[in-house]
Amino acid sequence: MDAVQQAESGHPGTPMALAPVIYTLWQRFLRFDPDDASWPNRDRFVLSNGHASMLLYSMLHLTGVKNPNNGEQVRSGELAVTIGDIKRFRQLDSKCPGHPEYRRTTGIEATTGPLGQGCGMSVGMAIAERWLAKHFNKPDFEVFNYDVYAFCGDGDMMEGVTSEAASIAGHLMLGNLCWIYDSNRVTIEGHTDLAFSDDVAARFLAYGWNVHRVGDANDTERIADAIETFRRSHDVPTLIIVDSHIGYGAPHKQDTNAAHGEPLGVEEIRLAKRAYGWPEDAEFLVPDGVRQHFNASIGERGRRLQKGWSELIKAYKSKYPKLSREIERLQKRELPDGWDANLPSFAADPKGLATRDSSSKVQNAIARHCPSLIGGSADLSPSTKTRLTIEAAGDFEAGKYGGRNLHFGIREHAMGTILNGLALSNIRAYGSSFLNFSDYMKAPIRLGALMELPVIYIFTHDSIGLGEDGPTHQPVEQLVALRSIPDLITLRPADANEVVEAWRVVVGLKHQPACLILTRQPLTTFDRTIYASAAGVARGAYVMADAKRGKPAVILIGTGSEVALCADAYEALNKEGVAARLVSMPSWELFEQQDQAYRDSVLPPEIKARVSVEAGSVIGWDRYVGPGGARIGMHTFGASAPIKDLMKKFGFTREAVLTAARQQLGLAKEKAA
Ligand SMILES: Cc1ncc(C[n+]2csc(CCOP(=O)(O)OP(=O)(O)O)c2C)c(N)n1
Ligand SMILES: [Mg+2]
Repeated sequence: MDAVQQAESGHPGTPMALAPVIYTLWQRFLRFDPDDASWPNRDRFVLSNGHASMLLYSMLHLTGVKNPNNGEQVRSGELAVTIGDIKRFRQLDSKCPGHPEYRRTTGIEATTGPLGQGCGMSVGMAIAERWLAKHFNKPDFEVFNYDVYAFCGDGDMMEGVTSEAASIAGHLMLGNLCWIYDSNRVTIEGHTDLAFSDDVAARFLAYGWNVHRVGDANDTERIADAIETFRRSHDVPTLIIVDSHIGYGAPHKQDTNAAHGEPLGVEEIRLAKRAYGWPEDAEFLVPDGVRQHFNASIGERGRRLQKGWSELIKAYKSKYPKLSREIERLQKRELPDGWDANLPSFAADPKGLATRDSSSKVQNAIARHCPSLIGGSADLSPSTKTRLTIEAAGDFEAGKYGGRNLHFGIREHAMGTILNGLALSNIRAYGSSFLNFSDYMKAPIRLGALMELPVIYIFTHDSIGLGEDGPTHQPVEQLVALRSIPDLITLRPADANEVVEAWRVVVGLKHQPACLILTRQPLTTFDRTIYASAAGVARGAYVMADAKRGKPAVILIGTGSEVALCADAYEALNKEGVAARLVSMPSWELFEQQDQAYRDSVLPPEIKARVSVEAGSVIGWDRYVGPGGARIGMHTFGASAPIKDLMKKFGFTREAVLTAARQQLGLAKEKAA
């Protein structure tokens, strides 16, 4: 109440109502060491109703969670959340931002706030635990056996992604997952009667979950019973529905809507404190004995379990040194030595192969050496070619949790959240679908970038080049939308060898998600004795071929499938005696990371005659061709037809590129004159 009041913004009601619930869970059950908040076998707690962030900050403070010392084993001893931090709730650079932010505050397991995302991520975390347990546990060595808890509210229950995630969690029988649903029947616009009449219990029973009901959020014994029942059952996930009353400010106000998600007001806070028998004028008060009380339960239990685990892992290390090294690497997101031992290289071939196919070969070669590279597709792996076919990769299924091929079903949004949950558990997760459907998982892609998670997205069928499926399936604006997400790397390789280099970049990332943008149609494999090495991919853009004589007069820039078109035009121009340069630009983001000198060497500022060619929205290409440059791309939706007809109709022809280049040269000449 005090923090929200001081910030003059935020949600006080739900943190108040859920205090007894989180108290019971953390104090009596959660296996969490406040001295070592990143202990690998800790229970996970996700606050999917992230607007109730003050609930979590309060717990991190009261349980005395400590900051790690720059990731070293030595604890800094410094509190992750001090009373000072709580007083700076929602202020610039505070440890207590409006919604919980992963990596900003020790003890926050996931960034939450967009409703439904936390529920989805918790499923990813539960899948991760099942896989880790299957992969690493040995007789007498239960290295991983943690549970995953999420709090959620009416909003989470209404969001579609929560349904998708619950559906797959039930199917996979994730008995290590427990959601606690704060059923207060209130959302921002008022009573849930306005928009929600699901029988949530029946819904979850139908998903195959265990469902328990606690009629009063203040009944800590009933809450404990329900959690105990969850702890005893290992078969399927558990939903605990808790009926609660949201703390509401100013009930006398006419406009009750305004009272939701707002500070209570000084007078209301005074009355609430009086009702609790609390000193009415004290602010941010933590009475003596409270911290000791938490320390004696969650603190003592966590330290004991963490210590036991450390001893277990020491013995494990001498018995299973290889696996133990793998666990260490996992924690640091490091690649095993020799991960690139089997990377293929592709011989020049005019017929070539689709980048989805070359990617499949590269991915499997990497997976052979990286056991934690696991993932799957939203029911499209035969098309996206993302199935791991190496021996023993297997399928991840209920009761068969060692498999590396996940089957998300047709649940793109949940897939995105699950990938984030896997990455939060240090698994090198990948997911795939058609590029067009990246829209369905935009929210988790964005959140993954915000959390700095190295999730790998493999998006195929990347343009009108997919052909007959038509405009419903042909991406136009998706690539530019992905490029607009901060800290996300997009890569659209031009041939099989660029795919190899793109994967090299992607698996090496530790703090950024990446999207591989791949074709359905075959692409020429360039002869690299004629064209520059594909290693240039790492720099985002590179000169693939330059003017045969003198300085280039015009630059042709292509990405992915359109590089071959540019190469054709480049050859024709040079034959005519026009000094053209060919640039392959698979990644804007990587190019922007290069220094000015490199960028100027690829795109010399004095050469203004430029043409970009990309079978996607032209938006943004002026950045590289300049205001007077030519941009060949999509201006409308695509159409259903064979690829050769589409390419002609939408202007992706050698003639069109040549015409644009000549126009550019003419303009440049005019300007010079
Ligand atoms: C995807 C998404 N849409 C909208 C919001 C804005 N929002 C924040 S809280 C809230 C109401 C949530 O109601 P409920 O989950 O019942 O939480 P309670 O108010 O009961 O704590 C909404 C709509 C959001 N955070 N995320
Ligand atoms: Mg509610």
